[in-house]
Amino acid sequence: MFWQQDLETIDRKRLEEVQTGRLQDTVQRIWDNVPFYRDRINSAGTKPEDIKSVSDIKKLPFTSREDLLKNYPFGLVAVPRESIVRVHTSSGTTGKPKAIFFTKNDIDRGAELISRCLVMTGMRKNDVLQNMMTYGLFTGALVMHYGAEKVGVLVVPSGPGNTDRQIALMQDFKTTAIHITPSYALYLSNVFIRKGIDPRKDLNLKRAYLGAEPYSEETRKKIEEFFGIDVFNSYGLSEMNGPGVAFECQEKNGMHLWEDNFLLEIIDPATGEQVSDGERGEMVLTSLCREGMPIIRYRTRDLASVMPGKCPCGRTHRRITRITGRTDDMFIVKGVNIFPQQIENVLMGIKGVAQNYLIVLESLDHMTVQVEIEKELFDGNVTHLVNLQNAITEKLKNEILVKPKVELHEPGSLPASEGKAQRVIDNRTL
Ligand code: DLL
Repeated sequence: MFWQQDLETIDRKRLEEVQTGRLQDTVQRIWDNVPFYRDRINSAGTKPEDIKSVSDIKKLPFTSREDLLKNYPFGLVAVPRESIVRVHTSSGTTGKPKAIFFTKNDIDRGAELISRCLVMTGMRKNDVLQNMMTYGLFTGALVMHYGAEKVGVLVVPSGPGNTDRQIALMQDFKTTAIHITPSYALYLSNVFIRKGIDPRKDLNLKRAYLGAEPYSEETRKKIEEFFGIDVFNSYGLSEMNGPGVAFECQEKNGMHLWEDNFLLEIIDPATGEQVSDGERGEMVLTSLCREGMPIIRYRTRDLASVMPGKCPCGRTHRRITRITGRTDDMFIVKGVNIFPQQIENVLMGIKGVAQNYLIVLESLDHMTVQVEIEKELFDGNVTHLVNLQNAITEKLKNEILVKPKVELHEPGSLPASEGKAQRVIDNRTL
């Protein structure tokens, strides 16, 4: 079932016409109303009338995270102050927050996109969504909340934390879906194990929407198996509304990026040149419909690729792969570039490894990977523990080419997070 079938299955040629019109309109509006953009576009030797098709996007300058910070708080706002009805900020896992402003129409459009996503995954009016993302400046909870209400779903605005209450709410209201970060979902499963709750028998859950931070396919499988549900990947960023930018359909094979609202480019982060479909690079997004604070060619720093081919679900909006890292979460040990995601991929594929892990950077040459392993293994034979530790070390070394120190920890002993997880602790003094 579709929420907006005509738009979701739009013919690609027609989509391009829509995108062109919206891009032209966006560029004209920021040219007229945002001095920062007028100067930038002018310095690139471009005028609004030079944008004749989507491929002319290349004539426009990039917008970086630093540009948003420099223009904090109101510098990129493109409408009179009275038209702004809401502000969100990025959650600031990578530094100072960025402020994003919404008009009433922006909020409505953001909600429509979420409605598309939810209906696409099978949500209907009689579903109950427990929204365990943080309510507040973070877009995660509120944007989802408005979209779910539009569908007619009963929303339980629980926010994260207070696990006992979460469980009671799930039981009392017969929650069928949860919106949650992967790290909190993993934490929750530990608590369920401790309390002897079997979500397959004791709850009514059917699906979960996981996003706001990277996680691996193995983590998805773990959560699906433990809860007995379908997990759908959800991608978004505050700069482009928050959640609802790209979302998996029931094929669970890549996320449809809503291209009538966002123009997608994947570039080589070093050269800025676009790469072809199937090739991994940095996602660059242009908002096509936003009134309050349009952003063009935003360097997301998120690494992904476009999945070639048509999706059997019938939607024509292209799919992106799971985010496989960021251009800025990479760290270097012994001169080798390493992404935390590579470590998670290895760990979650090893039998006996439990939910949580932490990477500690000790020096330029040394790192420790702290891994929680299943409780029974601690109660068993020491030789098994040593073998597991050696196997983890070996597999990590094969993947990242550097031999880390591996420490095994009991489940629930490493710091857990209700919001976005902090996976890397940097203790290096350079
Ligand atoms: O995290 C919006 C969101 C909320 C998305 C809830 C999905 C669900 P920000 O706080 O601005 O917004 O952080 C955006 O989080 O650039 C990615 O690096 C990362 N991210 C978001 N979703 C995913 C995902 C929200 N599914 C930044 N996989 C983005 C990997 C993700 N990374």
